[in-house]
Amino acid sequence: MLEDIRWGLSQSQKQLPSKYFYDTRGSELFEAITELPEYYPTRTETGLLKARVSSWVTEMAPASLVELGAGSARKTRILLSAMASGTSERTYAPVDVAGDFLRMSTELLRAEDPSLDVRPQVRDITWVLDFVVDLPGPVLFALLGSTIGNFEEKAAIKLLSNVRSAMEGRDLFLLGADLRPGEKKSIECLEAAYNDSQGITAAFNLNMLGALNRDAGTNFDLAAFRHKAFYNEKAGRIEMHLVAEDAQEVRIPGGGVVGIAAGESIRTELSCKYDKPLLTRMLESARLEVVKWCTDEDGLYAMILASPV
Ligand code: SAH
Ligand code: AVI
Repeated sequence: MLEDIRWGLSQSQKQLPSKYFYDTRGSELFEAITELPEYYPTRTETGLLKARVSSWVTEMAPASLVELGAGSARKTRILLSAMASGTSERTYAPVDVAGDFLRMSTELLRAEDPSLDVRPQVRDITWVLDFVVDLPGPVLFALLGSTIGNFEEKAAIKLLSNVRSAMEGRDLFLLGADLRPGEKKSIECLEAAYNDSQGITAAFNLNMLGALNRDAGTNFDLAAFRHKAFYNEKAGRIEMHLVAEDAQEVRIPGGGVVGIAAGESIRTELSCKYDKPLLTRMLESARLEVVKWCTDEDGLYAMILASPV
């Protein structure tokens, strides 16, 4: 964590990894975001999972589901029910860095369905998925919520390749991806999703600094930063920043003091947006091929099923 902070704050555009949003409070704030009227991705993905993806899953009849960045696993229940009609023995292996939150989500799932074999993995999703060899196959891998977008293209392809390396012949990969502006999707709609009127996204963004102060011993002054999120059209991504209102000096234990000028920003998140050719290319680079693709009727969001090449 200290190395990430030291490196990130030494870059010309200061940055911090978005995985540090998700302490327990950050995970709760993200859950609140998913229910905001402005944040369309979660409800759109839920609609597609129910209307389209369930039948893909039933047809595949996977024995195990590996979910990367599972969070509350709320939408996962749709996938688990679709699996249930194909096979009686089901294993669910959610992977997430947010350990306490993951344990809470999995306890709930176990209580709801004692026949489900739940094997939570508290770890970074970019690490080798070596636990998969112990799971009954075929395995469905899932990366929902457009979490892929929080990785720059090169890192995203590396993540997809990591999934591909854990896959065997009959396994499949389900990806949820937020789309670029189009005929029925304006830049305003996209930007509103990251600038909600209740200020929940701003609280989520600022919470990262509190988590770093507590867990890494830094001394960011939370009151001195302001949330900023905008669509970078050229790069096809939302960027979230924390802008320093006044000049700051931040102590990094074992790493000295970093100066932040008034008006300077720390980039805390990229949320890349996609279209079909770009996603197809990225999947191909990871030796995966699109077998099913669907979007909602407004072209907000896409679900893709891919198989190993
Ligand atoms: N899949 C859920 C949650 C998305 S929020 C949904 O669609 O609503 C992103 C989730 O990924 C969080 O739970 C966060 O803790 C987790 N996460 C983010 N970066 C991660 C990383 N590098 N490794 C493991 N988990 C990560
Ligand atoms: C988890 N991830 C895909 C969310 C996103 O939209 O990029 C995180 C988020 N950031 C701000 N609002 C939601």
